[in-house]
Amino acid sequence: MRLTRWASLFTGVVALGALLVAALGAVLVAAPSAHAADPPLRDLAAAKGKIIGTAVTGGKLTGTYADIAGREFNSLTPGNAMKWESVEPSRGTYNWAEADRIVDFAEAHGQQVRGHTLVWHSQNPGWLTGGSWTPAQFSAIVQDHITTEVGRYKGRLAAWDVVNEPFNEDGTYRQSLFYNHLGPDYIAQALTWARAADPDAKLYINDYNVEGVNAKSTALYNLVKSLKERGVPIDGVGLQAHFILGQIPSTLQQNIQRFADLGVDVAITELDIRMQVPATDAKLAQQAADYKAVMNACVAVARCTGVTVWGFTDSDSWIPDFFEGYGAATPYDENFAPKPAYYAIAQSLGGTGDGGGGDPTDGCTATYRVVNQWNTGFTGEVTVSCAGASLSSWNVNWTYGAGQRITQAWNANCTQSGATVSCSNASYNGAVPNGGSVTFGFNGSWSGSNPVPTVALG
Ligand code: 9MR
Repeated sequence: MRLTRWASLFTGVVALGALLVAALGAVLVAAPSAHAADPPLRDLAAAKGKIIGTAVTGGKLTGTYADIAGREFNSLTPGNAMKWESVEPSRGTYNWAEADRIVDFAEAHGQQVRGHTLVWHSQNPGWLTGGSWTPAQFSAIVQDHITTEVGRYKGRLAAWDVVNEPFNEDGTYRQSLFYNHLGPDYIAQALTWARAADPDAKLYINDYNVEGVNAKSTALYNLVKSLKERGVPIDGVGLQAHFILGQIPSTLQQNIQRFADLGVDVAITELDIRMQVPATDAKLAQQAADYKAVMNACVAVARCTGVTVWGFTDSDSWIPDFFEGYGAATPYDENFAPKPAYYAIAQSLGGTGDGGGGDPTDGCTATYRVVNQWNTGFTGEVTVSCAGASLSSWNVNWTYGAGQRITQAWNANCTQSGATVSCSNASYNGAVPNGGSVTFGFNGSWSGSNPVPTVALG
């Protein structure tokens, strides 16, 4: 008896649920251009057989930073943790804590690790640079360093930047302490010692300003050619790719191809694209186009293994410290919000790049951010950016999940019905040019929480 009553009640609830689902389904079908968001970058990259990596700081691998690093990237490079001064600050005293943490994190997240770096003129311990060594002593110290460090991570690292930045801009050898003690063959020796310590790691020479065809990259090309002819173990070249906004070398793909044709892999190892701050919508749109150009060049060449960004967030980037007035160089802003560059990377890897809304074919995206918020109010803005496409009019829709209400908007006509907001361009800003963007703003009210909604561009 009791059971029957419950059963009939349950049937009623199910019927009501079915009605609701049918009604909701109708609404969803009618909703304008509702596209599924792309999967994480690492899934897109894996489908193309490419690496999408990031440099990381071990001490930051918690919270949102760790979530994004683990979710979006399939390779990690320690930004500083494996450098000589980090691992052996005084002779014979090793500190592997940060490097271990990064390698452990990578393994827990199914990620590769790129070791960085063994032989470099910078970030060496004082005991090494300040010592007075015979060539034989120095050679033994370098061999011991490489054997110890590569050996520690034997079998766990996919690749090593064995030698970093060996050339001057004119293609001559940099007069580093390694060159000065051992002569130019320090490069071949370092590669040979690294191979002996971990036969499975891919061994690279890594440098900057070698992305396009120029004197420096030609010197690298000639070195790799001669190393291969001599039978010295060399598997790839790393093109660091620390670029300036709007200045991606036009010969990037051609240069990648010539190294590939030589029989080595090519990795973009330290990509960032700096701009003068503050960032504007136009600069961020240009940056997106620049990221896309770099990604596309790598995707186009089979032996380009992939791209690593030198920090994925502007809050973890070397640029502001080294280039006064510059910043905003990475795909996520300082608050971990993806920038247009993030969506451009997704598009180059075969995604729609629309982040959950918009037409997958139009190359334009809408990004929502909270600019400021106080007790019960907030100011938000949405930027519509185009890279590889343009718009003559636009409409942006989103649905609030926490009861927020728009009270006032500018540079767009916005209406709110229930939780759903719909904003279309004003008479004067419907045009979004290729590589350009338009921003509109609004004030609203909130209580409890003010989560960022997913926006759809129509
Ligand atoms: O990102 C690194 C930064 O935290 C250090 O302060 C800096 C010191 O030179 O090195 C940065 O990384 C460099 C990398 O190891 C080699 N290529 C150039 C990078 C930027 O300087």
